Amino acid sequence: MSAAWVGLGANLGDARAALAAAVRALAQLPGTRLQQVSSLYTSAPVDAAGPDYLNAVARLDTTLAPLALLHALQAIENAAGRERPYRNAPRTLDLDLLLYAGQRLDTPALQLPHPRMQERAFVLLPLAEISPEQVDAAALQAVAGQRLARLDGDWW
Ligand code: PH2
Ligand code: MG
Ligand code: MG
Repeated sequence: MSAAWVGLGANLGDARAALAAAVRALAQLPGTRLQQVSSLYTSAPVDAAGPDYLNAVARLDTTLAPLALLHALQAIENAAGRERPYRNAPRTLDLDLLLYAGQRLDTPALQLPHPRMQERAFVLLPLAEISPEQVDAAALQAVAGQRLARLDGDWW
């Protein structure tokens, strides 16, 4: 089993329902155990236009290899009606593979760690909530100006 961290985001349609359904879909992936899910966060769009996002991070243990996991995440996105009209367009569901067992990878299909995660409060804060050892204090400081709020309560 390998530990993998997935970033979840949505800012179109019923974003909360889409993220909750995505968590349940992650738990159903073959060879995969859902280990932890962060709180839900609202966040201002970063490098993007459109409505505020809902974001969260989940930690999995999985026997799926990184690319197999990526393809499984894309299948869940597609089932949620994900369209890709242009880069960083508003989306019904975005599932990003953030970290996979300390692996580093730089291929056209997949880069690990996720190349932009260190610049994004909507990734680092939920990640720090469930896996503080994965987050650098200096990186957290660097994104402190980004608007983000944690929502209380069970959500999935
Ligand atoms: N995702 C993006 C671009 N900008 N901003 C927020 N707040 N949350 C996101 O999930 C997000 C974003 C590209 O995937
Ligand atoms: Mg993304
Ligand atoms: Mg994505």
